[in-house]
Amino acid sequence: MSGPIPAFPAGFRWGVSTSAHQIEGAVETRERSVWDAFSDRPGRVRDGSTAAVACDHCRRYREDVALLAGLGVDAYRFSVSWPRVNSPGGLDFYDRLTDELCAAGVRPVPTLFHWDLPLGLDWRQRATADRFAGYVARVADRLGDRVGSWITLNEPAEHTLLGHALGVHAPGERLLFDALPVAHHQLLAHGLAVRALRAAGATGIGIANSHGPTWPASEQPADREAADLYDTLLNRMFADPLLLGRYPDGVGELMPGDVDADLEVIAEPLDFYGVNYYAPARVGAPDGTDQFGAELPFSRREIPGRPVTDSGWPVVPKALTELLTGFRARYGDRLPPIVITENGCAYDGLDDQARIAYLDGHLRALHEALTAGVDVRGYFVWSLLDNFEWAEGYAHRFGLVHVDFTTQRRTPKASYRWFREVLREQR
Ligand code: IFM
Repeated sequence: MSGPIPAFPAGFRWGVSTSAHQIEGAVETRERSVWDAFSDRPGRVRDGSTAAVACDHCRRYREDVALLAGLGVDAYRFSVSWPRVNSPGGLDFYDRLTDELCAAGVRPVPTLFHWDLPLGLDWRQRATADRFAGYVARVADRLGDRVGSWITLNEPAEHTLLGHALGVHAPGERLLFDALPVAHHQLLAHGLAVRALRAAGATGIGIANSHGPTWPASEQPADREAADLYDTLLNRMFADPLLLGRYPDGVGELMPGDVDADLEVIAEPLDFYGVNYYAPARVGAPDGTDQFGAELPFSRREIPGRPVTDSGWPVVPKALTELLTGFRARYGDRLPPIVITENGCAYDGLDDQARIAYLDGHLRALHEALTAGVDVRGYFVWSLLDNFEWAEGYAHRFGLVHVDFTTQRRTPKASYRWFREVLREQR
C-alpha cells in the first residue's frame, strides 16, 4: 500500500455483492433448491451446516441496507432466488428490498441466477433454459420500474464444473465431460433471459462470469497443453460464445442441439460484461494429486512466493491487470464495458488488515488496466456480509461486515471502514 488509491473516472460505480442462498435464510417461506438438498447430504458441506438461517437477511434486510448506505456504495448486487419467486409472496420480498435500496439511494443490481436452482429442475435439460426465461420475465415485470442494471447468471463455469462435472457443489453430479450440456443450456438461458429483459424494456444487461489468467506450470508442451485446455474450459468456453458468437475450437461439436441457432441467442448484445476475479491459476499436466479426486487432464499447481487467503487462493493483484488487458486484446470492439462484479478474499478477524491489503492491491491493478485503455465502469467487493460459503459452510469469511451466526449481530470490520474512506476520497 502506498498513498491513496488513484482516482477512478467520474461516474465509476462502486458496490458490494451478495447472493440469495448465501445470506437470506427463511427457507421455510420458499421452495427447496438443489443446494438445500445437497447440504442435507452428510459430508457435502465441510462443517455440516446449511443455509437454513444463514445471515437471516430476509428478516434483517433493513439493517443490511443501512449498512450499505453507511458504507456509501452506489450500488448493491444481490441475487433473486428462483425458488422464492416460485413461492407465494416470494416476489414481495424483492419488491420491499428494492424499495428500501432506492429509498437509501443505493441502486439495486439483481442477479437472476446464482446457483440455487429450484429442486426438480436440471440444467442437463434444455427446457430449463425456457423455464428460466419465463421466471426472468416475471421478475422484470415486477421490479423493472426501479432496476436499471440486471445480471442474468452468476459464474456458469463454476456451476458447471464444481456442481455437475466434479460433484463438489450442488447438485453433486460427477459427470466430468458429460457436463458440457449444462454449460450450453445455461448460456442459452442467458441469451433467452437477455431477450426477455429487452422485451420488458431493460437497457442495462450483463452477466457475471468468473475469469482469471491461466499460467502454464512450465514451457514443456504437456504443461502448455494442459493449461490451454484449462483456459478453454474455465475462461473461453464461457466468454467466446457471448462475445464472439462461437465456441472455442473443438467445443461446439460436443454441445447438444442446434448449436449454431443457439449461438445466435447466446450472443445477444450486452450493455456490460461482468467479471468476477479472485486469482490466477497455474496449471500443468496431470500429476496425480488433484484435489477433486477425479482423473482430470490437468492439475492446478501452487504459485510460488505468493501469500494465500483462508481459502488457499493465491493473492496476485497484477493478474487482474493482465486479465483485463488480455480480454481487451482478445475481444476488441466486441467487448462491452466491463464491470468487476466480484472481487474479494476470505480472512478471519475484525481487524482484517490482510483484506485491506488485498482490496488495495486489486484496486491499483484495476486502475492500471483503465490506464492501459480497458473500459471498466464499476467495481463490486465480494461480499457485504460473512455468509454461507457453499461447500465450505461458514468457515471462510468474505465479509466487510462480520456476522455472529449465533446472535446474528453485524459488526463492521476494519475493511468496511477502509472501503468507506476509499469511496469518500473517490468523490
Ligand atoms: O461465495 C462465492 C460466490 O457465491 C461466487 N463467487 C465466488 C465467491 C467466493 O467463493
